[in-house]
Amino acid sequence: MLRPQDTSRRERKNLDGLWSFRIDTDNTGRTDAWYAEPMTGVRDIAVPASYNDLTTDPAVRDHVGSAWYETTVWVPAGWSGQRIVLHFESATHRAVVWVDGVQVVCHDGGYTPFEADVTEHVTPGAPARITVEVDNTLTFQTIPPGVVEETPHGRRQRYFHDFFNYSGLHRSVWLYTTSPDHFDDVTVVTDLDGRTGTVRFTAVVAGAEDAVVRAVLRDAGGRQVATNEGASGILTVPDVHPWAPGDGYLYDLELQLHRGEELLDSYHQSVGVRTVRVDGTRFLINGEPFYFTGFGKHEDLPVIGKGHNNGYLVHDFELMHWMGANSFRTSHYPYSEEVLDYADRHGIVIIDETAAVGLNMGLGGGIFGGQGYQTFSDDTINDATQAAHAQAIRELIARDKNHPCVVLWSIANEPESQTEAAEEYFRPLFDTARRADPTRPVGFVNVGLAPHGACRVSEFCDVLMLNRYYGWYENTGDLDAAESAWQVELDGWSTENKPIIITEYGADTYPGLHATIPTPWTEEYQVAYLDMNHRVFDRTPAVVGEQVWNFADFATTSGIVRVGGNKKGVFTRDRQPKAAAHALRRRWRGLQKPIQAEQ
Ligand code: GCB
Repeated sequence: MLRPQDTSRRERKNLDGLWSFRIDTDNTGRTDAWYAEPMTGVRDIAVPASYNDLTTDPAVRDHVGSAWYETTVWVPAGWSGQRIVLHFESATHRAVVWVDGVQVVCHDGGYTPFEADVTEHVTPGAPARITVEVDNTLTFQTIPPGVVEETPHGRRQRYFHDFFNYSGLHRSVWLYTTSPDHFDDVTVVTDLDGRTGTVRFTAVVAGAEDAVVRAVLRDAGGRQVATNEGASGILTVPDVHPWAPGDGYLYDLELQLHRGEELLDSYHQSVGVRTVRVDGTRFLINGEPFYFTGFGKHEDLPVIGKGHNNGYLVHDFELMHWMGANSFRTSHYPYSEEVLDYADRHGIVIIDETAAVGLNMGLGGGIFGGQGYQTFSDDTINDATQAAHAQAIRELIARDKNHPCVVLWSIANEPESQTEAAEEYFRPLFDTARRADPTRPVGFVNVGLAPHGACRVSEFCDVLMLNRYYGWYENTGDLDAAESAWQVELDGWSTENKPIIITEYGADTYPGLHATIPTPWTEEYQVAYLDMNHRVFDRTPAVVGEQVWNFADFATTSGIVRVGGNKKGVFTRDRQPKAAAHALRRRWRGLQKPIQAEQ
């Protein structure tokens, strides 16, 4: 699938705005065929946005099940003869779509795009009514998993991850055209040999057997640097300007589909020429050791929840730049494609994660609510879950494979990984990821319940990603004890001869709470906690990255350890810095890349 875009042969119409909306409280939308006629009993809702916090109605905020969206769009008269496609950047977590009462597509998974060819269902020059049923139910067979429990007070959704189950149409919706003969996909792989770059591409063409593909590569100034005839080929770029961390230099690959003199399709793919490789404990970008500084983030905002917002996109990247952060992880799901495009252009490095979070019933203690179930069993995480997980990996890689900013796939966050069942579950999923992308390293994020020596999944990883909370969940308030324990564990992992990225370390901090002697929840403690971690990382040559949990405070479910959400942000939810932001800034702005141990 290609991202919708405007080109000389393609046109888009953006469907964002106010849609009609109705919560399906009694689950009658399907049986009463709410898609058949214009919906009644509706209220306005914004797209893109999570619906949960837009109203003051608890029935909307805490709804479990289907919610219905509807809009009417005029299909431009000039689109006659074109192929017309309806495209959703995401719908969280499951969607069924009708056009004028005819079902055109359904999709599972809340964070990847899907689309339907609606040429046969719409008329250029006439309106079309689009109805979407968005279901936010999480079960043991969805990614992420959850379970709905029937209680005397109604259905209650439990899930095993530490962020609010925001729901709805979080990203843009498009109607767009292509010629009936068109490009369906393109894959780009780049390489560097001294000052020469290569761009290997493969285009997938639909229709047009007699058509010819022409590829034109232009530099950032629009100058043509290489061309090729054929649906695949290698473009050579002498004196290349590589994409590099902090230098988001992009070439433009234009794919043209010609039949004789006629140009049928034109698609533009931006290309950053760079390499990624793991060598012993080093993580190499363009052959240079790279040290990750930055954050685990969330798509999480006041009022609009997980709705994409370009204002916050720009602001968050400005804040990361201000701090000297060079990277982040898309914890714990694929982010909006706008975010990845922006990272490409600004040279920010991304660890790209699937929505496989909460596959661990051992975690909880009242935080994530995972007690009472066994992780892997016929009734819980099972073969059907594994199939959904494999699909989530394939869809993530299919969407993001051409982004130079993405240097590492994370196929899960903190799953159970110390059991034989976990080993069986994960082994094939690593194969799935490597088949989908043989060019990037693959890993998953390990949790403290599966320390070095106990974890049975790390052996499949190219890079070790560790989330650890010494000094917070363990050795709370005792940073001396935390420092020793952390060092012992990291020394163990270092014997694996793989790069180690600390993908989470953090301490909840209530902004404005202070103490002369650093104690948990104060701003001083967050600074002291981070300093302690950094001493450990600086003593451990295999550590090639530090990503603090979290960039900003974020919404969670209710819990006795969550005070208005998770407060481990270095920024508050409205992006005000805590003391830790300044401390990290001093470290990251002045940080020398640690010297890597000789291999
Ligand atoms: C973790 C999870 C993250 C939580 C965090 C915390 O290990 O990966 O989703 O929010 O801990 O703050 O407890």
